[in-house]
Amino acid sequence: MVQRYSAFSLVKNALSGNQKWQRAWRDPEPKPHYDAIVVGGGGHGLATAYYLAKEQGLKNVAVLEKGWVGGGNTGRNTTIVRSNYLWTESSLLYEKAMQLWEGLSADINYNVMFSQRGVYNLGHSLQDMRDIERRVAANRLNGIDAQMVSAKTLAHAIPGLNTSPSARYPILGASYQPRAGVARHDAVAWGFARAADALGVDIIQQCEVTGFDIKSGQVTGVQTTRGPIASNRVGVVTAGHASVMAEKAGIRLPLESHPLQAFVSEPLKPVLDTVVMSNAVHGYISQSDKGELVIGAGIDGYLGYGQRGSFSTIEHAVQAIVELFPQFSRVRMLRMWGGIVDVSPDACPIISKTPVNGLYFNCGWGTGGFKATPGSGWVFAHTMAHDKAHALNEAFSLGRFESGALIDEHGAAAVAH
Ligand code: FAD
Ligand code: PYC
Repeated sequence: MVQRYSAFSLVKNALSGNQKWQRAWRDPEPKPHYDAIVVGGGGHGLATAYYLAKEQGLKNVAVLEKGWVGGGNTGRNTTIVRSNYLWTESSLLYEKAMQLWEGLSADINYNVMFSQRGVYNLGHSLQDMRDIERRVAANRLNGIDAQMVSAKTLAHAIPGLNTSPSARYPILGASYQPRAGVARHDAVAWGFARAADALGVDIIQQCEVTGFDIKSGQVTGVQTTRGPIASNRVGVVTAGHASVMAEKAGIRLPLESHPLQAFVSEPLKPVLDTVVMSNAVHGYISQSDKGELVIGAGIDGYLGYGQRGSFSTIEHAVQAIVELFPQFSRVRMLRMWGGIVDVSPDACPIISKTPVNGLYFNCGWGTGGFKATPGSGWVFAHTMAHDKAHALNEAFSLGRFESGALIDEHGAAAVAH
């Protein structure tokens, strides 16, 4: 049952120290058996469980999370949502996600603060502009709202942006997606968790999956820090630890795990009402609703599982932002953090069946999976329920690494890998 609060009950709860505040979702003990288990309580895992229950009619479902809901990359990303990818396979997948974003707050009855404030991808050289034009043309053929924008239009639309022709990397133009924007990442995790729980999904935190039970090529359950749990349908959605999990099932995934960092400034009055990304100088920036400038860069070049990165990457990102917005040079930075991203050879996800019957993996989103959260959950729920890819994720199976049918999205990923 979804709880609604009036202004009066909000005040009453606050004055009583929130003693009677209802939990947003239950805290159940694991059952011995589920019809489907989702490993990983990030946005993608929670969305998968929600759509399994809502669209695929599976109600006896558990999400097993080793830490807390949204404590992985879901709560660490810079929240950019867009669907302007180059190839038809990926743009249709991300566009499905975009359409779900547009109705998400109403669908899950939770305000995910999806703000369609537009995203600009800047071009600083003739080659950048050719690549951008090609991507905009491809997007338009797929019905995506991409546009070319001149430097003059940028100067008008983003007053603080340094569009001087004498800049070290002069801005020649940009692509623009008006329907793109940002969302509140924690709210996405909490909203999906609450909505899935309301449909009967058990969300079990502090429950690490340590191994898989496999008999005659069929998954029969998982081993966890809270005991064994049986199921012949298991979906693994563990982002930075996907290859670690796959190894436990005897599967080798073509993924590398890297740190990816971000940081925020002290809060400022509203100064930037859109999202600006630049591949050439390696930085991107938006302003959160709290007023902080949200800034990030490319991945740290080395492999690792530490949720922190090196100072040189931060320094590089600061240089990039000051190059684009010289007036931010005097803004003080508040805090920085890192996540672990699982990068595939073609900068595209793996949403796939595996050689083990009933065991599915959804991973490899690298630096760009937040934007896909609802779409990823939607197609993965279909794949798990039907033991067959949906048309939208067929091209993203493990088979592409054998057939060679890669979908190279390094350019559109827009964050240097
Ligand atoms: P996660 O949220 O990481 O969830 C995986 C969960 O699995 C974790 O909670 C983890 O604790 C759990 N887990 C792991 N192992 C186990 C186990 N053995 N048992 C149980 N649970 C386990 N994407 C964008 O689209 N736009 C952006 O602006 C953007 N910015 C980013 C900025 C940074 C700094 C980072 C790090 C990433 C960014 N991304 C962005 C990428 C995006 O965050 C990820 O692709 C996306 O959040 C992945 O979601 P997820 O639910 O798969 O992963
Ligand atoms: O995929 O748009 C993106 C992105 C921005 C920052 C990190 N990833």
